[in-house]
Amino acid sequence: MRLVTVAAAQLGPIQKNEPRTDVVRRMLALMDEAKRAEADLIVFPELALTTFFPRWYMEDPAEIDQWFEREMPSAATRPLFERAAEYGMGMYLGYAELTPDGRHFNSSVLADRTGAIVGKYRKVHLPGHAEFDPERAFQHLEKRYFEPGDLGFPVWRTMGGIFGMCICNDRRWPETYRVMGLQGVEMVLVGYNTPSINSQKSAEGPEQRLFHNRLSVQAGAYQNSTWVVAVAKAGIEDGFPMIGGSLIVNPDGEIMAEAKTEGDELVVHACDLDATTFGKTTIFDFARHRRIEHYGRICAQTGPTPPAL
Ligand code: CDT
Repeated sequence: MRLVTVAAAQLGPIQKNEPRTDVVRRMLALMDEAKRAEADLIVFPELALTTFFPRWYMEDPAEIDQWFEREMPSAATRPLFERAAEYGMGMYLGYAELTPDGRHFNSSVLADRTGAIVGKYRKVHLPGHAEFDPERAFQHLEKRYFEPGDLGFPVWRTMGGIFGMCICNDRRWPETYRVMGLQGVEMVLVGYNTPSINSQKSAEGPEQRLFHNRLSVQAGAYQNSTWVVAVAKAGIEDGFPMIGGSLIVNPDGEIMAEAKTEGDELVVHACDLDATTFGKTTIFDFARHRRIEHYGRICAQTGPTPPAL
């Protein structure tokens, strides 16, 4: 057995005027609880340090950049890394990244048990739109504020296993998991901010959104024989509701633990990374069963090309 006890640290809402120092205090409280639960790794959500600001339309670059981190760790976030090191606990942290040359990404970092950053991921599948859309019930302006990630889907050998990262909308795309699956990933970490209602289809509410969340994560786990730990920022933020439903899924695609609230909540499970071996050597033994001669379209085109009428 290679046990990694994971704490999915769901965060409740972060209001627009809540300073990062207050949020970090909440996160440190979850780390303390994770330590009491003997966690080896804590996973925070996407854009964990602020409100989900892409719901707001902004034009002023200075106003936009206030939501971004210019360094990681920074003075505000260093206590998280210090506490991780003190507790010997790895950490996934989602945040908005502003690079020294002025590029904007929706990013996450993975720190090992010494608090050292061992990996960085930049969100590839940016949902939403770039311009104000009056047709929507509310805005989702990720394509305005972020560039698509330029780092691909790497994995990292650390903490006794092979870990990968992705962010929110990435979890809905089978390519995300498969690219990591092809590198032998044993645990995928994903943070999310998912509105409870589809801004373009009001009939699609929280039950269906939670269903799609589970469906995507469970399928990704099963089809690649990997653990997946998916962690929400949840509840009513700036008047806009977001789903909770943080969950830990095993390599058979089964939910092992799931959040019950839409607030700050820790969901803990002891995950055996050796449980990934059976699927990886039988039904999803990629080397034996994949037929890449038929998959060319996946990398050759984006939109569909149906046959002519
Ligand atoms: N943050 C994020 O990626 N949210 C998306 C919402 C999609 S609707 C524009 C998600 O996939 O949950």
